[in-house]
Amino acid sequence: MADAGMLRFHVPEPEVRPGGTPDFSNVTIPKAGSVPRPEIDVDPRTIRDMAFSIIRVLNRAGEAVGPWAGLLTDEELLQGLRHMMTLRTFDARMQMAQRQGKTSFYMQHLGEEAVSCAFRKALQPGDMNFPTYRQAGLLIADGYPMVMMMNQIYSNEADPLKGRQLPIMYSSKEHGFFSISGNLATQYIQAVGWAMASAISNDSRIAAAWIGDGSTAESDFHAALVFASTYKAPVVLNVVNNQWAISTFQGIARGGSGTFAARGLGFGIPSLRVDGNDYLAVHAVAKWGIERARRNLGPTLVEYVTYRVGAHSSSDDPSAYRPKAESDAWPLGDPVVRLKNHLIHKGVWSEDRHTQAEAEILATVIAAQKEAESHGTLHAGGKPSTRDMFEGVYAEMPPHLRRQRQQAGV
Ligand SMILES: Cc1ncc(C[n+]2csc(CCOP(=O)(O)OP(=O)(O)O)c2C)c(N)n1
Ligand SMILES: [Mg+2]
Repeated sequence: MADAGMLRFHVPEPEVRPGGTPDFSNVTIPKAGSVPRPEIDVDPRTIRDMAFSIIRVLNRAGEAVGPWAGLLTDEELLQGLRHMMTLRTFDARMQMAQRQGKTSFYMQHLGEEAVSCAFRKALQPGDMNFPTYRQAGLLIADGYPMVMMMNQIYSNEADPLKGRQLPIMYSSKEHGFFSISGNLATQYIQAVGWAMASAISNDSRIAAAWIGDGSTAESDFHAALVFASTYKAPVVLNVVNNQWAISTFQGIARGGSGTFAARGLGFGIPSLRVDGNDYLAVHAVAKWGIERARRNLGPTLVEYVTYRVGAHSSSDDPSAYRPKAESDAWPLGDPVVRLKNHLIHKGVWSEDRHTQAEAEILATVIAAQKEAESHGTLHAGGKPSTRDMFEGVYAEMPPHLRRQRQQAGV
């Protein structure tokens, strides 16, 4: 027995800190195509190892290989590439707009574009996402107008949410995008509740819950898993493991379970891990989970293994807590480059066409930005009316709010 009587408190530490050499040698990466694709009504007890592996389709040569490949046409893949490139350009422009003082806050998706863009294409109209702030690809890939997103970011007179939400906390019922709440992990219990309600009312729409690695430490995550597994709710439980929760590395929330996917095993939920930087793998696994939900087979937990290349938000400086070049060492590469290389390998894309598409996309984003800015930005131009602040909460405005509205003279 070691050190009887002497207790030691354990705090997990990342492998490397600023100034050190990035090291991902502890991240085991299976060969693309090597993880089997089980039937969707598989007994979860027989696929426990999938919670510790990584489903991958795109190999280093840019080929799509293995049992999870072959679900998307060239046309769909080209569209997927365009969505990811659009999200990346949108991010770059809005990050710059934040630095120019046109909005108070922005959050980027750099390196994680495949997760939300590919997932959206596996859903049906009417399905409902309960997203966090890092899934704007759900809107972009569903054709939500970028200018509406920018109006929201600028809190201007055309902001569809009338300045009531923090910038980037969009909401669109029509696009299956539940209002983002800053209170993390609430998305999980809400998604499971919505999915249960859909089943109770014999509807056919399913829900998708979203959470980051760090936020799985919240009790809401665990409570949601209890309800989802007990009632076999038609929901896909997504965990985006981008290695960081602001300055806290993923080992803190993961603890001793080995992986975030493994959290699902104790609940009897089929739990898969997927290469989050592989558009084809994300889409194929999403389809698998969504079909299970739709066929009344219950929840599926999916961990997307990815890396947050950018800062947590426009208020963060990651050089304070991780080596500057850590993202270059990330072994799963860049989702845009990987899909681009795959399409070039297939002969349906080229470096020239890619460069041309980048220019076209930039022009489209800039045009949307000009239009949004004509409706105002944080400190200039049109704003939502003060009167709007009093609307939309109560069916009938209570007397104290009516009084306040009169005092404000609106
Ligand atoms: C309940 C709750 N606790 C704390 C916070 C503050 N907070 C905002 S983002 C964040 C980190 C979340 O990290 P993760 O879940 O990994 O998501 P990521 O930002 O990496 O996408 C924290 C702690 C919050 N918004 N809500
Ligand atoms: Mg994270």
